[in-house]
Amino acid sequence: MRLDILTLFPEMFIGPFDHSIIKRAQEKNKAEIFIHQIRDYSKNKHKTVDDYPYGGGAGMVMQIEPIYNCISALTKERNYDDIIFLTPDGDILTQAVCNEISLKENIIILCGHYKGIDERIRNSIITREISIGDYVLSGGELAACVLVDSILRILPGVLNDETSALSDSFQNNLLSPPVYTRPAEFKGLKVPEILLSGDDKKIYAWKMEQAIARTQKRRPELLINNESD
Ligand code: 6GU
Repeated sequence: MRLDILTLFPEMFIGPFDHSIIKRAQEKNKAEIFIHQIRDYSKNKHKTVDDYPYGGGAGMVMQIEPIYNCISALTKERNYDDIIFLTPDGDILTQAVCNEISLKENIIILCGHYKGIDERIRNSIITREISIGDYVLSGGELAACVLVDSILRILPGVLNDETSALSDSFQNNLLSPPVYTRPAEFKGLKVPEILLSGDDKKIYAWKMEQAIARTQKRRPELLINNESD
């Protein structure tokens, strides 16, 4: 999978993309990530990328031209399955959306800033708009890190234990059951007996029961959505 990210703040990706799962996905050649500085595609001598909004109002708006130039340079080289704009008014990111995007070959991710981007970009270039939740971030960069992590970790061969992503919370609309490790007892706090029993069938049933109980208590709407599937 190839990911091209357009941003005014390329440095924001240095930490997140150079560690843990995102690093491993790249090292294993499961993903290639390219970061593009939108400012480099501005044709005027001050390299401006934003301007005042037509009709007035607070804040600056990102201009169409540098973004168009950057995306054109990319689409000339290869086809893209999706050109995603990260914005708080996009479709909410869910595990189902992550799964779907993880199957794509090439995608572009555009990070916005300032008050927004010229609507003509959204209408004529963008194929999909995504939000990571109902709160406002200063820009799309942190959301892009969330999106990229959630996609790359489910690519086959990225996680060591292949079943590990499949048993994630949300993959079956259930929250994960509690987990424990050694010691079996710490200051009187004990690990549930059944996990020490060695009876795989009973342990599986217990985990399922715990997952359902936790989902019922914390996110009952997930169970209701399950029934309508
Ligand atoms: Cl994708 N962008 C911004 N700026 N804020 C957000 C968001 C995205 N998702 C939730 N809040």
